[in-house]
Order: sequence, then C-alpha cells, then structure tokens
Amino acid sequence: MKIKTAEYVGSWERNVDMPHRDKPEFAFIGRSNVGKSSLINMVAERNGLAKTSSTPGKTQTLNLFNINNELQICDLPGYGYAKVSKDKREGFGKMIAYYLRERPNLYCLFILLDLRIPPQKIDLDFINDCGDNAIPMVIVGTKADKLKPVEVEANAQIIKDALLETWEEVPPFIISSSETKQGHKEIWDVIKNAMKNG
Ligand SMILES: Nc1nc2c(ncn2[C@@H]2O[C@H](COP(=O)(O)OP(=O)(O)OP(=O)(O)O)[C@@H](O)[C@H]2O)c(=O)[nH]1
Ligand SMILES: [Mg+2]
Repeated sequence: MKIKTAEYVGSWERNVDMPHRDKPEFAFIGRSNVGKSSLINMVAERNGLAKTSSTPGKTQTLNLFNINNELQICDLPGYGYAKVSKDKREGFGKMIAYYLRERPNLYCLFILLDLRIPPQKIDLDFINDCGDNAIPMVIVGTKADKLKPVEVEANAQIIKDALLETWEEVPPFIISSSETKQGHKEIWDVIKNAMKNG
C-alpha cells in the first residue's frame, strides 16, 4: 500500500471514550520497550509519528493514527512494566483489556516479543488470554538487527516452542527490525489481507 497520509488522531485513557469506530484498526502491543512505537513508525513510514523512548513506559494511553483515511493503527501502552505504580499498572491492564474486548473495529492485534529475550510468563499469559478471547493476532519478533541471523532463527524457535506448549500450532509469526525495516512487507500483507477479507 502506498502511504499518502499518516496522521496522529488522538489519545484516550478509556476505550469507551474512543471515537473513530468505522475504519479497520490494527493495534500493537507487547511489554514496555519491546519497540511498539518504533515499529508503528516503520510500518507508517514516518519517523516521529508515534513517540518512542529508550526509557520504558513511554506510551501510557490508547493512541490512534490514521493511514490514508483507509485504516487506523493503535499504539498501546506496554503491559507489565514494574516501574509504573501498581495502580497505574492495573489501570493499563484494564485499559488494554477493555480495548481488546470491546473495540468493534479491531481487525488484528500484533503482539511484539523482543527476539533477544526468551518469552516471559506475562507474554505467554497475555497471548493465551488473547487466544481465549478469539482476538485475531500475529506475533512479531522485534529488534532482529541486534542479533546475528542464526541467533534470530534460534531465538524465534525458542519463542515458537514456548507457544507450542499451549497452542496446537504457532500463530502467524513475523521477524522485524525498525532499524533495517525487516518485516515491513509481511506486516502490510497481514493488514491488506485482513482488510480484503473484512
Ligand atoms: N536496534 C533496534 N532498536 C529498537 C528497535 N525498535 C525499537 N528500538 C529501540 O528500543 C527502545 C524502545 O522503543 P519504543 O518503540 O519506544 O518501545 P515501546 O514498546 O513503544 O515502549 P513503551 O511505549 O515504553 O511501552 C528505543 O530506544 C528504540 O530506539 C529495533 O528494531 N532495533
Ligand atoms: Mg511506545
């Protein structure tokens, strides 16, 4: 898809307050610092569209971006970040859970896992919860540029093996790097297919 326009729409703290329910929406989630906002910028081909930071906990609201007036991307806060207060963490948990369960135009959720780190319990629990709630999802291994290709393969396999402990088959899996733009085509293929199939 040729990206003609990519615009910030707004930020909300509660799914119920979030308008713009008419266009297909694609959301990005994962632990803090995994690279959600960076990946959105890579996918939207706009540096600085979503705010990124080397300090975890940067994104704290539901942030919407409009692409070509055709589809929306939602940048979500990270789950399970220890340094935000317990209250806030629970708030994030609820914010994300309500969004995922109730957003009527959510077409697909990209769940990001840092390829350098073995999947944590919180990741596997989150993925299993999404499965239980029948949320269409794609797993994205991030920061591939920080590893050698053989390490990328080996670590991706570790993630897949962990998923296979509870899943009969691995959900769709994409390897990405916001630095090298690896995964750009694969992510857009998912978006285009989802839109085509309604
Ligand atoms: N080398 C490399 N660094 C990356 C990549 N993606 C993100 N980073 C870096 O990782 C850090 C976190 O990136 P963000 O995109 O802000 O991460 P996030 O998941 O949105 O984080 P929160 O909003 O805090 O939950 C930043 O310093 C990015 O520059 C990548 O593909 N390769
Ligand atoms: Mg972010």
